[in-house]
Amino acid sequence: MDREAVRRIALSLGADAVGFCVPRVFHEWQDVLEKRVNLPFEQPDVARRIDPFLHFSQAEGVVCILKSHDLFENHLAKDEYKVTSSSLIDYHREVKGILRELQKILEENGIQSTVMCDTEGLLDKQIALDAGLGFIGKNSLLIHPKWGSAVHIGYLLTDASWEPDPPVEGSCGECTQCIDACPKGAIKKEGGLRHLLCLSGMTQNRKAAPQYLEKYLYGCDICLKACPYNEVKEREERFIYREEDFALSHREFQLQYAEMEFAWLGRNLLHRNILWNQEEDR
Ligand code: B12
Ligand code: SF4
Ligand code: SF4
Repeated sequence: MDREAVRRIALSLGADAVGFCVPRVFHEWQDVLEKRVNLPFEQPDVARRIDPFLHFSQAEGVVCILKSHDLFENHLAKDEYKVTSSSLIDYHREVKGILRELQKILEENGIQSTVMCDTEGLLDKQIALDAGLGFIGKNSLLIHPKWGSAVHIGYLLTDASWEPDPPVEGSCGECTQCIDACPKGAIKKEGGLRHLLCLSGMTQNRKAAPQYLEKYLYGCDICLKACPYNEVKEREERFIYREEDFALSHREFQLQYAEMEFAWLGRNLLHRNILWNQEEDR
């Protein structure tokens, strides 16, 4: 199948950008990952984080997509809290939905593939880098020249090969806006994330020490909103998680918030995050 035809189809299915690359083992990250203190939800098997062939042994090519999302400025009163802009829908379903449609079309053309997005643990940003979809910013996120860093990454590992897209030349230059904006000092001066300090991780980590979460119940997008590559819209935001929801059973809670990404945390962890925020508010 022609590469440009695949790109057009993926865009028509809802992808915002599409790139191609050749799968390879990311040997350069093995040491870093072996020494890394993982967050509880990270893929613990280093081999599965660096080796695409453990996910699809016939892999000869990668079709990588980006799906952009809006970023919102929030206006909160006392006792109102927020979730990160992107988590009002589940991006895994959105990105995997597009990829599954594409997978069907490739299959009709004799090409087998497997769908990947986030949870498998292979280094998504490295795949997107190789597929010419952006460069890595100081806050450690992939920045696409048009869509900025408010994007999610997903891809198909295919048994067909594709001519790779050229790398994107780009850099943060002298900018330090995300470093200055981060309330936890989680972004290093020279760039790179101290992931154990990042608020986004705290909100999802059952073992984190109690602390103020800057009114976030789930995730954090302060460094994305500070980035000149991104556009930020206005939104009035209300307390997204209502007091009466604490009375829901775990199953009722999951059903009520099924469409939203933050639902995977469950009501107990969200409740903990509310309490940590409330302590600072009082
Ligand atoms: C664990 C994880 C987290 C952890 C740790 C993040 C981290 N940087 O490691 C926490 C919970 C903190 C987190 C937070 C967020 N995450 Co997260 N996370 C992941 C996950 C599952 C693994 C990341 C990983 O393997 N890190 C390991 C270390 C080695 O990697 P790293 O520090 O990120 O370094 C990479 C790059 O920075 C780059 N790099 C580092 N140094 C250098 C130097 C040079 C010269 C170059 C070229 C590259 C480079 O290469 C490294 C390997 O790819 C990925 C999904 C996946 N399967 O990849 C999503 C992912 C990275 N997260 C994502 C998102 C959206 C977020 C949040 C915005 C969510 C939110 N709103 O709360 C925040 C952003 C925080 C931030 N500033 O990074 C997206 C990023 C999209 C993008 N534009 O890049 C991903 C790719 C999920 C997806 N498929 O869309 N996340
Ligand atoms: S997501 Fe929040 S805490 Fe994490 S690096 Fe960005 S601004 Fe800092
Ligand atoms: S805010 Fe500036 S330094 Fe940070 S990622 Fe964006 S361009 Fe790079």
